[in-house]
Amino acid sequence: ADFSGMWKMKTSENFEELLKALGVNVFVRKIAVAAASRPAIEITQQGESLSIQTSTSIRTTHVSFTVGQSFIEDTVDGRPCTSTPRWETNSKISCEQTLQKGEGPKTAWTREVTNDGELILTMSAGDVVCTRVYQRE
Ligand code: R13
Repeated sequence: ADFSGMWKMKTSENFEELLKALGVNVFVRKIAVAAASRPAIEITQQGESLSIQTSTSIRTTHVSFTVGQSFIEDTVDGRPCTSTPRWETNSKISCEQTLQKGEGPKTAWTREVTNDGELILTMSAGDVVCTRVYQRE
């Protein structure tokens, strides 16, 4: 599947609950939730290699990885982790994260392009799953 494009968010569920499960305090959480409500996502893909830039007014992250190869990124609460992306189907990448140091709930994400051309991101921490749906701009 082709993940390339500029994406804007249509819906988001459980983002605040996700940050809560990661232990982010309520003050910082409210700021993060407000900023994360209007993200701009830019993805470029060449074969198995993806580059994903997620921009908000207060925090912009950029990751580049090749599916099948571990890489280092930050969890959504900003902790360095090793991530292992793999194809779950030919249109869905599933990635487990392992913290580089310290303890915390198990985290992971998935990204999937659906038949109707939407991008679905899930981010999980323990039992809590946040689901965000994007459409191409
Ligand atoms: C601020 C500092 C505190 C921590 C934090 C975490 C997340 C975010 C902001 C902050 C934001 C995340 C946005 C994620 C998106 C994901 C996506 C707790 C480190 C800067 C407050 C804004 C947009 O849609 O892929």
